[in-house]
Amino acid sequence: MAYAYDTNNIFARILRGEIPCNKVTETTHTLAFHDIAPQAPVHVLVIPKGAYVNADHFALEASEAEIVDFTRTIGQICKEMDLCPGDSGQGYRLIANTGEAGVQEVPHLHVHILGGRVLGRMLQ
Ligand code: IU
Repeated sequence: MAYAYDTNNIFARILRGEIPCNKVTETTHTLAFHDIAPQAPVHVLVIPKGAYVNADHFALEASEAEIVDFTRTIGQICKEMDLCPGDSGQGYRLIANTGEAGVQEVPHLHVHILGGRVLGRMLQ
């Protein structure tokens, strides 16, 4: 199946520098920034710089370098924000809303990192 990517979605525009973001970190293949409407004390969005619609698109078609960079960046942010339970952190939640059923608003893969408080049970 071919993935149709909308080059004018808001995160594509952020990546092109047309719209500002509150940047957390940037690597070769990944950008992370604070969510504009935070749902928790820590609410960071991590996006690949490549044109990937969603998690399955990225997992199936991104290069290994992109996948490693993206995954490590998530880990590093969790570490730097002291969210890791193996350290002194309380833990966190990763979410990648996907498609209509997943209620994905922006059609460019983004992983939400949520933390900084005890999050409600969420399996709806
Ligand atoms: P979703 O997983 O696609 O439902 O989440 C989109 C998120 O993008 C949501 O949490 C918004 O608050 C966030 N966001 C943003 O950070 N900056 C923006 O300019 C826009 C949405 I539009």
